[in-house]
Amino acid sequence: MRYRILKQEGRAKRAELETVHGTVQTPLFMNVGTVAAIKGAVATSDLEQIKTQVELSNTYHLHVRPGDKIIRQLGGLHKFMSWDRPILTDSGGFQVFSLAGLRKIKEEGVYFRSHIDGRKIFMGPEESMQIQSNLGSTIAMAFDECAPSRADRSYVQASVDRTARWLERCKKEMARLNSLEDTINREQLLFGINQGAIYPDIRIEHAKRISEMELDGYAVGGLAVGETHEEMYHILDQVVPFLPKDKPAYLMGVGTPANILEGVERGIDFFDCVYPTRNGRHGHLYTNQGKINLFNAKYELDDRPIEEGCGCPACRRYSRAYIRHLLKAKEMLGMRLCVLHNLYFYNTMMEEIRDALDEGRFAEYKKRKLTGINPLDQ
Ligand code: PRF
Ligand code: ZN
Repeated sequence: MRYRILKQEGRAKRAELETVHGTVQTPLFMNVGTVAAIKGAVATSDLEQIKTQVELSNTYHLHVRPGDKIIRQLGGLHKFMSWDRPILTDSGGFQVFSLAGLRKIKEEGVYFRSHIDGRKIFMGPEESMQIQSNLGSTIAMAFDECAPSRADRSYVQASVDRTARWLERCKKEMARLNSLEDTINREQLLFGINQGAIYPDIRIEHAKRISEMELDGYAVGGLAVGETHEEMYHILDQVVPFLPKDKPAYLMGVGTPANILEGVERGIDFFDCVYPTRNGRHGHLYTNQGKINLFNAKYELDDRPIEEGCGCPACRRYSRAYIRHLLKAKEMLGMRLCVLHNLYFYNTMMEEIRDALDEGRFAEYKKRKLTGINPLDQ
């Protein structure tokens, strides 16, 4: 792996990351395909057109169905979904806490029930690494606990200490798996995850501890889980300076266009979020004049594209009126076109951010972009 900072403006970084699946340019937005599919009938063959660099999938979901061992037998996730560029897999930690039924957290890991068929499953750091190794993703995430943002201090401290011990076990297991000859991706990268809810001192102590572990990258987890945007920005101000600057930084599950601009300003390289896909499926579309809802009657006779000048597959060919009709008729094509537009909007914003950083005008770009978008728009 090689991570190179190409340019800096304040704390904002413009960088590139070389992986076995090719080089990516940061800051970037990962397109979420939880079950190895981007919701809204978007195929991997569409991704080039919408400027996707990294696809994100989930350990927990793919373990439950179809099973990571099946994917391994089929040659790994890249071959399975026919995508040869980078894939990041989330560790399952967060999904177990947000989705699975009854769960018990122990030192060894988490016992829970599948949200698909209710069967009992155990996942700890070793299991998460084994599953991600079977998937053969480019970047594996450490197994962590994402404590609720309002959890009390003593709970958060105990949880963060356990997450730190889990990280040691993840690192050891990843090294073992990468040393095996029949491992699908023997150069799989491991990113650690900073936790600590909204307690800056707990976060900073944890950041210092994991920074010494020489991981391939560092994520800030446990944010965008109910705290205010201001609290999130404050935590980033405090914590990012304690993460190694010469490694990529990833802000997990974030966020709105405004959140991303604020994250970039604070030194974040990687983002991911379900907003563009989820909103697209509901006919909510991002434009440079704010979000529009295509179900609104005023678009019935609107023969303009979603956004004038947009180069996405929807805007190059179809009108608001037509896409609105498809949505109302519950035709899959309606959702698909909306999701393609929204992902293109996000990926294009990231491209504009990189261009602005290259040319030393990010601050100005951010200010201008924020005047067009409502910062409260999700
Ligand atoms: N941990 C993991 N995945 C995540 C999060 C986390 O804290 C978040 C929090 N926003 C999103 N995805 N493993
Ligand atoms: Zn478009």
